[in-house]
Amino acid sequence: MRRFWLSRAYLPGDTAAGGWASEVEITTDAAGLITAVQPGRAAAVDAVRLDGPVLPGLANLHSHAFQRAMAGLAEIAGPAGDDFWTWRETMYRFALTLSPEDVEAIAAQLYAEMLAQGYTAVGEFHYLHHQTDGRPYDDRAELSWRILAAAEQTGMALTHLPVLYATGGFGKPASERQRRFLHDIDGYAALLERLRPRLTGRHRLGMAPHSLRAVPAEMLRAALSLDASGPVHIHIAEQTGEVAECEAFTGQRPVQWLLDHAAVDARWCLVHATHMTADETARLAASQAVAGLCPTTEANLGDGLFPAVEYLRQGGRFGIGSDSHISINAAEELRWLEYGQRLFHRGRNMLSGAPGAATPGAATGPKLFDAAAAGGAQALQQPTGAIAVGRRADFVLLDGNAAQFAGLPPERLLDAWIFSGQPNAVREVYVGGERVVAEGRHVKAEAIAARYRAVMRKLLSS
Ligand code: NGQ
Ligand code: ZN
Repeated sequence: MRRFWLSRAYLPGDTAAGGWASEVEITTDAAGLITAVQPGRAAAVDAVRLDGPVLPGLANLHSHAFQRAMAGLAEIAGPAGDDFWTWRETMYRFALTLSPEDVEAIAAQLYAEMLAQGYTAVGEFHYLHHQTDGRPYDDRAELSWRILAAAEQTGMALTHLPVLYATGGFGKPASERQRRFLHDIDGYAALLERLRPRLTGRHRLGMAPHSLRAVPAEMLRAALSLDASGPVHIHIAEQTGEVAECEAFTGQRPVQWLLDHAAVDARWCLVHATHMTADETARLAASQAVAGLCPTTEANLGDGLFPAVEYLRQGGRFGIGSDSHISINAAEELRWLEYGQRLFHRGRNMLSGAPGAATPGAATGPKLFDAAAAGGAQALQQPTGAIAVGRRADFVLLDGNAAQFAGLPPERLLDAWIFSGQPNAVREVYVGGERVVAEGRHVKAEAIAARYRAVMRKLLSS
């Protein structure tokens, strides 16, 4: 058993000061799970002290780790105009250059950065499986082990989502440059079975049919029969071109097709779901699935805007992800989720929680944070996102002395963190009660960054 003492902690439920409780004693078990939460206690001598505002860790529900190494390298205008599909060609070329060691070094750097921003669990949507010539590695799980190694080195909680990828578009064969991604159903089943025994402790195994354009209907059905309870993640309706192709091929829009052909429920995460009709929005909200929103990547790739006001009004669940890692900053994802809606609807406090827009007096920041924390934990099946009995001791200590929080009453703190955040106010981060970030940096940041720099020098010089 271990004991922690938090001078101020954000606890679930409607307590007096906007969810903020003082002098909170927390005990944990050997697995790092919380066994008791008791506000109003003096600090015991053996307690680990966290002085300052403490948030629960957030799940980052959508990551393609290797893309961290190309973030910022695709911002140069091409010869014929740029969009998602031209970015994807650049990304495919980049994916063909990476060795297993590169993948591990990049993922470790990424996870160290995520932890330093208060993300304590990641959903790794992993589709880089094979050698550069497309043949499986001798161990077909080689690149998954590299991701797991990065999670182990950094202390990140991993929900590993091996991706099933088979076609290059609706009814189209896969292309040569997608060769590292591809599986038939037997190869995919074998990969899951190989991984399952080692994704234990703070790690989870799920599955990820890449998208309706990459997985034909019969194959999707077969994949879903491989596991009845783990997380299922899929990219959906991110681009209007994808919606048009889906309609031409199936007669239905992607979200509509999926809701009609799969038992979409609380184990599902529909990543992006950007382009939905009012009917699709209502049905997705009612399904209890999580919409996996990645606002900075969706902006960077020019996807469009998710109908968040309508979706949340109907009780829809969401979480956030950093996807292509153009930004690794939870506050920024939440800020841009709200700002997209403000720009579109020409209003303010659009997601604070009630019909039309705001409940009088309701704060936008806590609403966004609570929803993303709950949705992310659900989508990854990770016990993070709340400081409560049964959850993991995933704590994010903010710098209570940061100028951005000066003089604020506790109930304004999350608004200030999300909307007025200057460079990272996160000071310390704990996963399962283990401190992985101190003084704003991952405890192994130096060694991890040195290895990452060497990989980048090699990649960018070849
Ligand atoms: C991905 N990116 O999986 O990285 C995709 C593009 C593809 C986004 N959906 C890859 N944002 O479509 O093959
Ligand atoms: Zn993605």
